[in-house]
Amino acid sequence: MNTTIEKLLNDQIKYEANASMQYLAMASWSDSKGYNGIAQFFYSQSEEERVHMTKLVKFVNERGGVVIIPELAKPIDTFKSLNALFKKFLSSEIFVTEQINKVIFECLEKKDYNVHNFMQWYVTEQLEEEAMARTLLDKLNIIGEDKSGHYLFDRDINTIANSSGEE
Ligand code: OFO
Repeated sequence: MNTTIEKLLNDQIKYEANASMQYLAMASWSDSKGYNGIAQFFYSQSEEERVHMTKLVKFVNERGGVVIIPELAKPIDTFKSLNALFKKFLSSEIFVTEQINKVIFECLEKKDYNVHNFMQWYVTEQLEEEAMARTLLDKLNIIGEDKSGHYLFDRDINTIANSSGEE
C-alpha cells in the first residue's frame, strides 16, 4: 500500500474514533439533562462511528498495511443548549467529509482504485449523515427556545432524522 494513502487511512481511523467518542459524550450529556430520545440517538451514532473505524482497521490489515491504533482527543462534554449540541454534530460530520475527500483525492493521484472503491461507501455515508445533521439543526432553529418544542424534538428525533433523505 502506498505510504501516503496508508497514513491517510490511519488518520481516518482516528477521526472515526474521535467522532465515536464525541457522540458518546453528547449522548451522556443529553442523558444527564433528561433528553432520553436525543441520548439514544447519539448512543447509536457513537456505535456507528465505531463500526466505521473498525471497517477501516480491517481493510488496512487486509491490504497488508500497518494500522496504528490512535490516541484520542478529549471530546467536548458540555453544551450551552440543544442548538450548540447539534451544531457540534454538523461541524463534526463536515470535518469528517473533508477528510474523506482528501483520501479520495490522493487515491486518484496515486491511481489506487481499490482504496478509491472502498472509500465510496464512506462518501455515501457522509452525504446521509450531513443531510441528517442539517435537518435536525434546521428543526431546532425553527423551535428556538420553546420548551415544549424541545420536548417534542426529543420524542420525535428518529422520525425527523429519518425524514432527512426525503426532501
Ligand atoms: Fe463515520 O460517518 Fe460520519 O462521521
